[in-house]
Amino acid sequence: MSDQTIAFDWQAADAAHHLHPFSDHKSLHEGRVRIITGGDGVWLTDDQGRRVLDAMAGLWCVAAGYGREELVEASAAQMRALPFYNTFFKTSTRPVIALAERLAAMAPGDLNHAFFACSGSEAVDTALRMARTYWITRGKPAKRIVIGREYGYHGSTTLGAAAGGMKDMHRQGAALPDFAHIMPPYWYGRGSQMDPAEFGLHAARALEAKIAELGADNIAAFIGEPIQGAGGVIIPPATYWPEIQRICRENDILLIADEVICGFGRTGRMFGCETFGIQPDMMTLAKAITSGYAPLSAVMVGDRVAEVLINETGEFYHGFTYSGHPVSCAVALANLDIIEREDLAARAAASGEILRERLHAALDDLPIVGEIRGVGLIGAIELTADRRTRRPFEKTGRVGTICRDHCFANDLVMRAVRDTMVFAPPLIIGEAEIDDMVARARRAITATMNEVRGEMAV
Ligand code: PXG
Repeated sequence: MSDQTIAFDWQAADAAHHLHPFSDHKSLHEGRVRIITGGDGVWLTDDQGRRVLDAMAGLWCVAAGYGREELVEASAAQMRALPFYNTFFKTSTRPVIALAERLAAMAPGDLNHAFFACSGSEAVDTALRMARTYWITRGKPAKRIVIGREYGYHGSTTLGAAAGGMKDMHRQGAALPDFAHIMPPYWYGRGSQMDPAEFGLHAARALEAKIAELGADNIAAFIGEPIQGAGGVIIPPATYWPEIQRICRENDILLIADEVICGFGRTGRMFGCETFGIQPDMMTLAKAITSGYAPLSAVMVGDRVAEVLINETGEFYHGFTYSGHPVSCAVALANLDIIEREDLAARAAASGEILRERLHAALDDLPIVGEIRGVGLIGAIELTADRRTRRPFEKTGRVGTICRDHCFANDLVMRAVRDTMVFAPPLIIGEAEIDDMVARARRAITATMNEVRGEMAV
């Protein structure tokens, strides 16, 4: 980097010209923006020369870790051979064909058909358009409503935001007709008088009640993340998903598993729906499909829906310039080689056990810690003002933000959702790095507790 580049005021230029996603720009630029310049394994480097432990795998995506030369090579080789060609007008490229075939083999059951896009949001949009098109083709155009869940996150395009349950997004132009929401299977926050198995059934039966209210003849699909990630790592009891599946089948409603975060090993199995024992009609994939090295997403479509779309719909008027981008597909293939060769799903299962054991050992004595939960390498630490009654802090999100800032100060990236700290480190995280992560988390949470002690039960 030239001296001239170093002298450049990156902070001022960022403030002047860069509109960040999901950010309050005024408050963002009151402080410094952390500028990340490099990555290796689970570690990031910033422009101040600090090494930061990335317990969020970028944004839930860098499963194989930073600095994987094979992915760089795969991308460069494909760019040299053919940087781009489309898949619209009776054309295809080899990387996209190879990836479609490979995903069909990996995906559970009869999810044998792949439609490609670039982001999770586009995959969700695609799945919802497909679901409605399926019912239109079958002569049931009234089946339009999509049911999602409170705290669900299905991306930021308008359909995805409407399907998700984030009220702040709905208020900014993303509340659409023909979308409905049910309660999340959030045992710690919503079900603590029931035992988890009973609560799982209770939360699933909210779907049955919603169907009774709206009429199965008007409902196209139910969409849910196996584990709700951006909503605070809400892990449903084991009874929940099989009951949701039963209700969808009995009412002839398509079941869409949004595996954008759970897919490719995060939950300790290749896909979250395997962890929870369900077989969806469609599955959306993104993020870890390339470990974040290139933008790519896919919708996996089961035979029942695909056969109608293929044989009866005629043209499906939907697609993106970069659907099946050859460079992204080549990176995905190399990344899946890594995930399979290094058995990252099994590794996530084993490392997750170690991580939770160490978190309990390090944090159980801190009264601010209400619950530690996780499956594979996705998890959460719920902060509470009163561990006994599970009373949350007043002004939701303030204590979470304080804790996130203490994590930052300890060179640890964890995200705060409301007052819950969430984590999803790269699946290659080693045992010593787990210990390091836990030690940093303890320092950050202890500092948070000391700061808000006055608000806590004695
Ligand atoms: N579905 C799920 C389940 C997601 O988690 C999307 C769809 C949308 O993917 P794209 O690639 O369009 O962003 C996501 C994305 C957060 C955070 O802060 C989570 C996501 C994206 C950005 C931030 O937790 N998840």
